[in-house]
Amino acid sequence: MAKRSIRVVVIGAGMAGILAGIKLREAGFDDFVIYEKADRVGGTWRENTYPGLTCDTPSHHYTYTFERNPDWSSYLPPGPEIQDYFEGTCAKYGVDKFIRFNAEIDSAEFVEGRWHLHLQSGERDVADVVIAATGVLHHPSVPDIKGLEDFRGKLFHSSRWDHNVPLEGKRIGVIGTGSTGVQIISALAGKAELIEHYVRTPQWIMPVDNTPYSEEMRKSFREDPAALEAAMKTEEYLASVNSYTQVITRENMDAAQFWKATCLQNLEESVTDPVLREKLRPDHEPLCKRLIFSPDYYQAIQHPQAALVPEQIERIEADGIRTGDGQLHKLDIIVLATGFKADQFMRPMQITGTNGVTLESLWERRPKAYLAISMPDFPNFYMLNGPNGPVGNFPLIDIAEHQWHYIAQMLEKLRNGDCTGICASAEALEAFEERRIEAAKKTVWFVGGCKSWYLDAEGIPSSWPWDYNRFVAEMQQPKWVDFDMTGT
Ligand code: N01
Repeated sequence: MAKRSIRVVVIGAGMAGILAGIKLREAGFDDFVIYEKADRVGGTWRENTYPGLTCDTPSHHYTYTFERNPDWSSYLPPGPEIQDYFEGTCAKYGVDKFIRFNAEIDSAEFVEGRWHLHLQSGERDVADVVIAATGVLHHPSVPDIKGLEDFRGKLFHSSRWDHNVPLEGKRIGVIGTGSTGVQIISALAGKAELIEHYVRTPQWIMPVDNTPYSEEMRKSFREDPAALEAAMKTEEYLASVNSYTQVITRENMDAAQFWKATCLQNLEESVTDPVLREKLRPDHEPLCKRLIFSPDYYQAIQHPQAALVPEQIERIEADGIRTGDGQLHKLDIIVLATGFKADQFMRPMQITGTNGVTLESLWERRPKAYLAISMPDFPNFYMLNGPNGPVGNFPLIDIAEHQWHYIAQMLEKLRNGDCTGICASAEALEAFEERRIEAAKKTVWFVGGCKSWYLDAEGIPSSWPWDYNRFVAEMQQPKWVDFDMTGT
């Protein structure tokens, strides 16, 4: 039977949007466009260019399963290498010609069975299906610190690094102790006159061996893909992934001992000054916040041109940062490594589905979607890495591939003419939310009482609250009874 011709719009040409492009082509969809607001692909890897940028998951796991990269320079390669990987993969799979750059979408409305999209340029497009691949962490979170605007030096967010500002001979303050702040300190200690790390909450630091891969190793990975897969999935790696998940879901709190003991040993053995060691000692359970993996943070913070500032920030003044003990720390540059607003997703796009339902009304309390993918009243609108989707520390690239496998089955139904509209039913979403929130309240992120970007405005963890295997199983096939289908 002849297949229906379906027009698909993908929003965003980052890791997930490129994946959508590759998979659409592979499945024979040729009427699609990827709208990208910037002038290059890459998403996170295009926007973040701070010194020390790297992935915080192992590089070989941070690739598409169908496009491994035997040539990563190390376990945690520098950000520009990852950007090159995405640009190269995009070109190799012929996706670039489907991308419209500098094309930001303002709104999308479902009218008479199709999505009508308005671009900032004034242009319009009409599509049968919209795939939002807009990313999770891309709206900078600017802290509510008094006097931010009074600073006379240079101040910028880590994801808006100003490369015109020279660092040599400067006094730099970095606020924030997430992966980003830790990576920046590691990169800049000794490269500036002074780098101060403002640490409100000390983090557990998991040591990681980032020795560069030798040419010999890379050659063996190139010549033998099975050797690469085997190197990725060593028993040790699989066991640690399993144990990590068990701690998050609190199925086996004995497993927490491994993480605590390893991080504790890292702290005790790496930091020689007992006073500094105590200042760096976290008071929460490991994994209660996203765990930081770093090969060299403790070495960096002990550099003679680096300093830890554990005192709370009172305010920012013209010349620097005033801490709670009354001291003014004179600075030339302040970097806000203060994370992202993790509840934005496609926003500020205005999205209106059937019956006049808007995204803002559906998400009034919190962002939600059935299995992170589909929403009632938004037929044929699907998300990659949508709300409550991230699974533990698992790379989002793997999560997106599984989600695509699921979405592709809906696209097939539409293309086969089985129906013209598919979205999760309101009942299915509410039942899913109930189960999800109940499980989320049992995770270490909730029970541990930590503050982190994993929590929504009401303090409910907004990540996948079950284990990875359950996620993979759920992504195998849609349960069609959970969906409203129109035009059958
Ligand atoms: O942000 P974060 P991030 N005064 O939200 C502090 C991913 N990532 O950009 O803990 C003082 O983790 C805040 O303090 P506290 C990765 O998934 C990926 O580092 O709330 N401090 C915290 O220390 C990661 O988890 C890669 O007490 C203030 C920090 O800012 C996620 O991005 C690389 C403050 C924010 O930490 C986010 O990491 C790096 C204030 N007023 C990161 N307000 C790649 O793979 C906030 N803080 C590319």
